[in-house]
Amino acid sequence: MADDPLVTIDRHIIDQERRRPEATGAFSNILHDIAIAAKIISREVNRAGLVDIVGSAGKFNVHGEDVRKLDEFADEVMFNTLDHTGHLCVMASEEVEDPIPIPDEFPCGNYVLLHDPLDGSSNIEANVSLGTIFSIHRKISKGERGGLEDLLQPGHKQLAAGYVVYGSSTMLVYTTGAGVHGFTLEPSIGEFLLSHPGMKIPDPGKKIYSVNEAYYKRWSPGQQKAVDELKDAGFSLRYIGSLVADFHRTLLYGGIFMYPADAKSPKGKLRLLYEAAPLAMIIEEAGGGSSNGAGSILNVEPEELHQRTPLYLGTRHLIEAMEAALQSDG
Ligand code: AHM
Ligand code: MG
Repeated sequence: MADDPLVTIDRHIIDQERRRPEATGAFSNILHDIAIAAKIISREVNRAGLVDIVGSAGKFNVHGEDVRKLDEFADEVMFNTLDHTGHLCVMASEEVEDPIPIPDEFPCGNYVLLHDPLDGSSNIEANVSLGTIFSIHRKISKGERGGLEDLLQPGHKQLAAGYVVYGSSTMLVYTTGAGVHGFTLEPSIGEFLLSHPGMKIPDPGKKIYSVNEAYYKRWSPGQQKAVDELKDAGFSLRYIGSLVADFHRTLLYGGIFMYPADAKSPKGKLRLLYEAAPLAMIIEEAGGGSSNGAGSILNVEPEELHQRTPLYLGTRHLIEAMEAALQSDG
């Protein structure tokens, strides 16, 4: 027997659960189910290049009849994998306008799931990495079934957060507040295997900034100056335009990812609950920083489900320097 046994994601989740005597297993089951959904989405993302061959550009053929977009498919996979388990009381998806109730025929549980089922899907035809992002909260409302109140919780209340990156390999990275752990999908056995235990963002890390610099003229003077200074300090620019891919690189190499507010989008573009908060929990747990320009993303009190936020994620001292630069905007 090998000295270092392979650690599957299920084994890892169970090991983490054993450290919490109060755990009921429900929470572990949710993570397990998300991993299953991720495998299904991964399989279809990998096949997306075949879309043109079957002659339905921009669309995805699921069962030979039903033609749907891949992001809608991913949304359905998340819902169908998690709606009936009795562990969730409500869900929300970047793809869906309103809170998603658990169907009446199924029991409700104590947890809440928010997700962006397939972020960056506008890049799919270019074979660029896409991602799924998820966030889990505890139910706080009094009624039997969950609702908006359960969904509008600040990031620091998250019990778990994670993402899946569908890249040259598929990786799932998650945290329950006990370190950040990354798993790589081994397709031949269909298992996520622990490949990146205890992830930490390198500090100082590589000198990389990541932002859509085409919007430079719309930025505030403080934002412009901060980026000018990064260039003067010898930073390189890397921007894929697919959040999970840009975030994953930032977590592994260090540097700073930015999606600032600008004159056209004064609240930024990215969503607080589906994108910013879960990635903020991960980066802070990995020793880095998150900000909306004024303070940690994890302290932002959400007011609406699809709320947008300016977003900065990365090596802590770069986030602090960015906040200082933005102060000068008043
Ligand atoms: P989407 O929800 O339409 O896929 O948009 C989200 C994507 C992110 O993946 C990425 O960080 C950002 O939009 C890129 O935006 P831009 O093209 O303005 O740089
Ligand atoms: Mg998105």
